[in-house]
Amino acid sequence: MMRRTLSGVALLTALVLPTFWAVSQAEWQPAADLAAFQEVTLTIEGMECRSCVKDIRKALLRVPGVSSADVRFREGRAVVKYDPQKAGEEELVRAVESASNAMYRYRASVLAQGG
Ligand SMILES: [Cu+2]
Repeated sequence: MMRRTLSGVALLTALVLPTFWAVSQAEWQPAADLAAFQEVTLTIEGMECRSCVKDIRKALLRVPGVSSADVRFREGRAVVKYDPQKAGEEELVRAVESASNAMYRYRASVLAQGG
């Protein structure tokens, strides 16, 4: 009885694991195609300290498709690289604004589209 269950688990693992592997490979491939990434510069109002920078960066990186977010406190800007198939400028702007909290209110807009 025990033996039967164990081999059942082993069989299931043998079937399921390669499927997981195949799926993760399939998702990994397009992301590796860096040529498809786009860069956008956002102007951000409301950043007043380093912790604002950290919160905004975290919010941008949480958007699916964003590969990097360089938030520049002094310039009041963020340079974001993202996969246009997965994310859009509006989502990036919204992500910045949704990082607002009781102390700071952030406003973002698209300055320039590059890449
Ligand atoms: Cu701050």
